[in-house]
Amino acid sequence: MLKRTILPITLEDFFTDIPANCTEPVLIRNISDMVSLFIDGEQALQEGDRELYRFWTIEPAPGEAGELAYGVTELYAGTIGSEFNMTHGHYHAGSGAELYMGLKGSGLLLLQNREGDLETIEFGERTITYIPSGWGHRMVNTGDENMTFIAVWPTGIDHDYDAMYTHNFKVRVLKTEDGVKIVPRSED
Ligand code: S6P
Ligand code: ZN
Repeated sequence: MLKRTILPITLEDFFTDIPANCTEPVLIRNISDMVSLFIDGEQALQEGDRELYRFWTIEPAPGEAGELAYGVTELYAGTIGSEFNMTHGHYHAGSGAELYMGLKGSGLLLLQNREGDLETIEFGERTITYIPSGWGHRMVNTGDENMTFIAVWPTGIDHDYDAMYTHNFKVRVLKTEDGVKIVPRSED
């Protein structure tokens, strides 16, 4: 019999059906989980901790070679100081590519490899982006609405979050009077 996690679901149902399908409890990231990644993270935290995004994972065959894991992320609209809300970001330890597909909202997908090469990709509804093995990835919500996207990656890989503190993205994405501005992190 098919496991519940591999039964087909429609895109429309995906979001509401996820709690029934997920193999891990929802993961929630607050300001306090990534305070030093934002320029004004400390100040924002003093004003009160809050949720920045949540994500679910579905892994039909955990740990089995050649299988896929997938999940959906809901990244809220808004800013921390002048910086647009974003995911923590991570590298996949060892090797492992990933596919991102936009369902709702708009933003920028930052990709950077360990050599420091950076790619900034406009990402929105129906955008499909392949993230090659070895490239760290972070989504930034630059729109006015919450952003949701699907991610698909190989089973059995580890997510390296610590690398964001040693090989962080070279840029920040700011909300300014002139619109979205991408600035070098080194100018902080
Ligand atoms: C997993 C994939 C996504 C992220 C999610 C949250 O490989 O890239 O499901 O886990 O978007 O971002 P982060 O950086 O907190 O894992
Ligand atoms: Zn990933």
